[in-house]
Amino acid sequence: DPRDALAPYIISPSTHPPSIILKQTPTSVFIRDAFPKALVHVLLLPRDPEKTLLHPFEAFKDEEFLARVRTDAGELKELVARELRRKICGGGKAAGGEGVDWEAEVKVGVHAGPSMNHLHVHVISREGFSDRVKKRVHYNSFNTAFFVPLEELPLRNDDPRWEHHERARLLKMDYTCWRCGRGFGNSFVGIKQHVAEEFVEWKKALIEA
Ligand code: GMP
Repeated sequence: DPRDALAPYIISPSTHPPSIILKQTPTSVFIRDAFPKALVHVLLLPRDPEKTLLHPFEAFKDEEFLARVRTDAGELKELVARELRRKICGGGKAAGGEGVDWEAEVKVGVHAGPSMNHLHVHVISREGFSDRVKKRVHYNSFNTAFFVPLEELPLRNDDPRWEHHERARLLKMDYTCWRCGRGFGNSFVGIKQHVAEEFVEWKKALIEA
């Protein structure tokens, strides 16, 4: 099952190259997403065998587990923020970007309806600029309430996102710019073009800050 493709990273992280495995802790494996939907896009895979095959909403009902994952996610978020800064400001001594809250540019959360069977948390820069964003779900799964920040968990019992039809509705929504809120209706070409323009503006604002 192609939906099981994240399993090997959890079972035998050491057999994968360091270009993919960023780090292993006793509780998590940090990997690069193979189809990054933004400038920096990594996944946190919790290793707990009792949780790995649960839906994230079920897994994160356990507040002790959630607290452990949050701790690891905090570490990974720092790593991603540093990489983002390097990508935008460069690496050298006079690289710049010290006036920027880089972690504020990074989102941490799960999909309301994950496409892979093994529990994973997305840690992703928020500009969403990537040639891997090729269809509606790629954009809407990160830029609507289909993306559930770790802070919003555990999900309340009355949250509509427990329902499949609500998840489907979120993925089918009209496009809205993550940065300026402008609507693009049903036009994928329109939102892609606009996200590319916002990418330039976003970068400029970060470099000048
Ligand atoms: O939500 C599942 C995420 O897993 C998506 O962002 C996919 O791009 C990513 N993904 C799917 N298959 C693989 C894989 O084999 N390796 C890695 N590293 N990521 C994957």
